[in-house]
Amino acid sequence: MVRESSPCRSQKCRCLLLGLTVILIFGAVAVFAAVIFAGRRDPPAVLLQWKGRGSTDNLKEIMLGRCFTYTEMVNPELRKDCLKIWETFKNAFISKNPCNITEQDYQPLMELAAHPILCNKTLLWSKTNELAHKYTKVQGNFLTLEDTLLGYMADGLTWCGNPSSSEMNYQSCPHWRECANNPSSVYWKMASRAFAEAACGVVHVMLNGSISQPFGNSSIFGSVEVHHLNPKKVHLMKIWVMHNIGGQPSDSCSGSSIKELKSIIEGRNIAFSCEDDHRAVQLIQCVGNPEEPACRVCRT
Ligand code: N1C
Repeated sequence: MVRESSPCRSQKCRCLLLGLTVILIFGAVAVFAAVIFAGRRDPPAVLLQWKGRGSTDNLKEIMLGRCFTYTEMVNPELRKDCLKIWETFKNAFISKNPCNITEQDYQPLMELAAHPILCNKTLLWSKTNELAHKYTKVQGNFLTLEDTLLGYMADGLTWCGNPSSSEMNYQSCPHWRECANNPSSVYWKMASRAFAEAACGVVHVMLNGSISQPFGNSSIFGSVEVHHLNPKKVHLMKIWVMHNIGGQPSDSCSGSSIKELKSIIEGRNIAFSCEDDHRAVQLIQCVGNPEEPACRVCRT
């Protein structure tokens, strides 16, 4: 008679079964732990808090869009790689403390985005941002920094990063009074310096005569641009001091602030002229104030 053998009666077989069970249990625990750890996210980065506005929402899309608009439509002769420009821009400040930005950080961007500017076209401005740009839009023959690629891309935007994160800080960025070496200030100073260095022939400047000091030596115009015009290329600076239509003028070409500017410019061997309320610019102001005496066709 044949005896039916029950599965695993022997000692050897039982050991094998036990071993298999232990392996199975360990395997299950390992898979479970792997799933738990893989699903776990890095703790959210601790963002430094500042007093200024945070980075502009959709900064990447806005800057890339502006770069493409500029290179395709505003200045189509220009051959630039906008994606590379964006990456280089971002690398200047991302993952860094926004109070410790250096000129070296932006140097690659400055080189990548540089392009030539025609002589006699440069218009500098200080405390006349809106009027200067209204004028250049209508007049069509002057260029401000915002008409170059660097100025066009960044105009009106805010940006900064955070040391512990590879993201933009959209919550807050340093106000310029909190620290000088913040991403925007360093950017505008470097772009302004390059713009001034590139100027040639006659340089025009629009200043604000309705504030007490039309020429401020701590403004970007007064502290950067004035000192980086090249006297070998720039032979004349023409100042226009503009006053709010109908308002009280505070200072003019004959005031001490403009005299200080004159002595700095002449000391740099550049000729200097100044005109109060240049008529073509005043006519732009008159669009919104047609009844003011200064805007009448027959002025007394
Ligand atoms: O400090 P400012 O003026 O004298 O700077 C103006 C001067 C212009 O001639 C430009 O070439 O410097 C250049 N420039 C800009 O083009 C620019 N666009 C936007 C400097 N700053 C610029 N901004 C922002 O305005 C930037 O945030 C900076 O701090 C202000 C400076 O304006 P301002 O004091 O009227």
